[in-house]
Amino acid sequence: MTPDTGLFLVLEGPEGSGKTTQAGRLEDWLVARGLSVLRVREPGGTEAGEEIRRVLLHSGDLTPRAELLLMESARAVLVEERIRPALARGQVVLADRFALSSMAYQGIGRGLGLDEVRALNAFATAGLEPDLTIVLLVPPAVGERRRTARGAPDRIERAGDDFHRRVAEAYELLARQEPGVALLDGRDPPAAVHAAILRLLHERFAETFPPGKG
Ligand code: Z5A
Repeated sequence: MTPDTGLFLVLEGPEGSGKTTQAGRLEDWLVARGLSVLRVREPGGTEAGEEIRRVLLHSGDLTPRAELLLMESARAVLVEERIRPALARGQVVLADRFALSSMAYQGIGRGLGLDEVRALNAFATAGLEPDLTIVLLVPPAVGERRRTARGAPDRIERAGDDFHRRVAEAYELLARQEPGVALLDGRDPPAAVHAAILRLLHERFAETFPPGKG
């Protein structure tokens, strides 16, 4: 990380895996170290992206291809309007989901294929890739229990047990095969998951986050 390149970190995982909880803790930790943080979520994070999110999560039926193209549209706006400018200012960008979600949910979950999704991800992001993607893995039953405690399911959450099982398996596979992706156990208590995320940052970005300095 240099002042004019920033650092791009992504939290990923199935529903209820604790991404939002960990994004909050990590943002606080980064800010306490004097870093400037842009926190975003996908789909969303821009005016157009939040409109697209509403269609994706709350409209009636969508075909898998239409779902993927809407995810990619929201991503394209987010990258161009917010993420690239923030990285150019030297900020840490902390994203709750990014391109790996499309690979897990649309590529494998919906069966559209990883090569197709990879190509569309590259087009939507104009080749921007995270410095590190951290996958928090929980079994579907744990994710669903945590999600149910929060209220009525949205369109994608209602997609069925087989779909969510495929998504969880996809994350495990992708975390092992994709470069720049690390896998953590999201079943651990929040403080333990946070500590594991910090260990990863110390390991991968020792210059920016020297070990032994909190
Ligand atoms: N989607 C897609 O299909 N393709 C794409 O390309 C993209 C997205 C970008 C976005 O929904 C949906 O879009 C998502 C994938 C799809 N659909 N699904 N399913 P979202 O962003 O609104 O929802 P989500 O990403 O699935 O997040 P979530 O359900 O809100 O979960 P989370 O952020 O991972 O977890 P959380 O909010 O931090 O925690 C959930 C609850 O568990 C909460 O009560 C916490 O207090 C509790 N929690 C958190 N961590 C722990 C631990 N460690 N132990 C115990 N309890 C915990």
